[in-house]
Amino acid sequence: MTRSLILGGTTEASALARALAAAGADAVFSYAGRTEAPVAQPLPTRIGGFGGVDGLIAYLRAEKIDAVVDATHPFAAQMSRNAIMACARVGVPLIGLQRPAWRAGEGDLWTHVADIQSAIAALPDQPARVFLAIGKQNLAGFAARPHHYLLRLVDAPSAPPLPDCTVVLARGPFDAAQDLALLQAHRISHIVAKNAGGAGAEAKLIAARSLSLPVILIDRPKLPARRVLAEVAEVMAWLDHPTDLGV
Ligand code: 3Y8
Ligand code: NAP
Repeated sequence: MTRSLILGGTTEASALARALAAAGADAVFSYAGRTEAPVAQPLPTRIGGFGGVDGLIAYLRAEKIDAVVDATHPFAAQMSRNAIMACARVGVPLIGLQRPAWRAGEGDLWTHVADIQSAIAALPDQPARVFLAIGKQNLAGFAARPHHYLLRLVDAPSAPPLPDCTVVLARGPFDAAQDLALLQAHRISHIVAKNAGGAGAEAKLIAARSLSLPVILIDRPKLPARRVLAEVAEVMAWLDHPTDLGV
């Protein structure tokens, strides 16, 4: 029986955990510990960093892990890079479980930018009311622009993260009707978001389309070449005979 490590923290990772638990698989679920009380998983769960590549290597050996599924968020680039390095060093097969990036459809007013700095630069000169849906990391730079920001965070911040902001506390996945009401209630004129892909975070894009609001969408960080699957069923089949078929 393959013993697998699931690097989690996304909607897809939770779906994979449910499938593995239902199959009685020998698997461990891993959270970074970014939120105070992560959603419980139906698998044995560890919380917290491994301690870089060497820490992950030590974990893979100590726990006799036969295969790793990197189901982290597309913006969790450091974890993904560490998994690629550690699995290559130990010779443990690795697969990515990742949803495709969002692509603009009819009526979408999207501006694609490469990173957070470009997103800040892409905001208008005139004061706007911006839904900054990028979480609590990387917020400081937005203080340089004279806008009102709506922030949606998982945990309450100890102090207001920006001089002119409103904080709502909520945990995804979100739905389009709720996000439409949120955008209207806060008279939002612009949205800044990560190209997370998947269903858990796309509600605000659907709502923005119906209100013809401009969206500044941050591209995913580049990762070294690795094999990625998009569906839980494909990963379950791969775990039957995990081979690192490379890219
Ligand atoms: C800790 C696990 C599930 C998983 C749900 C997905 C994404 C819905 C929408 C908006 C954008 C944002 C943020 C968001 C969503 C999913 C998924 C997603 C975006 C939890 C979770 C962990 C995290 C970490 C958290 C980050 C933050 C990012 C808020 C659990 C709830 C902005 C990213 O407070 C913090 O420190 C939050 C940090 C990393 C981005 C950031 O940089 O701040 N997610 N999110 C995981 C861990 O500890 O390892 O706590 O239960 C999971 C999810 N949040 O169960 O269905 O579709 O998978 N999370 C983004 O995607 O843009 C909010 O408001 O629309
Ligand atoms: P990151 O920058 O790629 O990772 C930074 C460090 O956090 C990693 O080097 C690792 O520490 C630890 N880490 C990250 N994910 C981990 C996991 N699943 N299990 C154990 N340790 C983990 O990660 P991030 O962007 O902060 O994201 C943290 C978690 O939140 C991820 O699991 C991700 O799936 C989830 N998430 C992130 C976003 C986002 O926008 N970034 C959105 C939704 C969910 P060590 O080096 O010590 O091992």
